[in-house]
Amino acid sequence: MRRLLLATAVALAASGAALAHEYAAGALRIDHPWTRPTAAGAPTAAGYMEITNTGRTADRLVSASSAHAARVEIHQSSMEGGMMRMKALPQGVEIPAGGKVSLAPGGLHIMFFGPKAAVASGDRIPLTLTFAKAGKVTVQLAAESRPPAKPAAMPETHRH
Ligand SMILES: [Cu+2]
Repeated sequence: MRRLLLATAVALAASGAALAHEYAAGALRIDHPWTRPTAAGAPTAAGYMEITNTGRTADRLVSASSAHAARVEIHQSSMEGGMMRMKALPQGVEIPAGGKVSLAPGGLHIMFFGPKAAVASGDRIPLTLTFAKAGKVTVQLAAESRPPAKPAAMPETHRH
């Protein structure tokens, strides 16, 4: 498993979205998918959202794709020995029955490699999520300039 190192502090989730938007796929609800504005030529970008399973059986986010990027992966960031590390989750993420999974800065996220264009605040980026049971759903990530939780923290539009 590939491990990626971030020599920066973790950016904790900034809550309080200005404009909520949500999507449904079967028993799943996807709340407020968002990303940060990125400059042209940025090597990576990240996507965040909350996924709620209102059903009685677990589902799994197995993959994601987007016309906006050359490659999209499901990633997990965590602090290890004071360093932020990221790894790809090839098995995806389970969405437990009756549960909620947050993709947020410093934790689970959707990773875009090779974004094909600059993204400005207010733009919408398409992302197709594939779930084991609920199937495919295309959501629009809202580009928002959310400040990191700590002034020195770097957002997950990180370099690898
Ligand atoms: Cu990542």
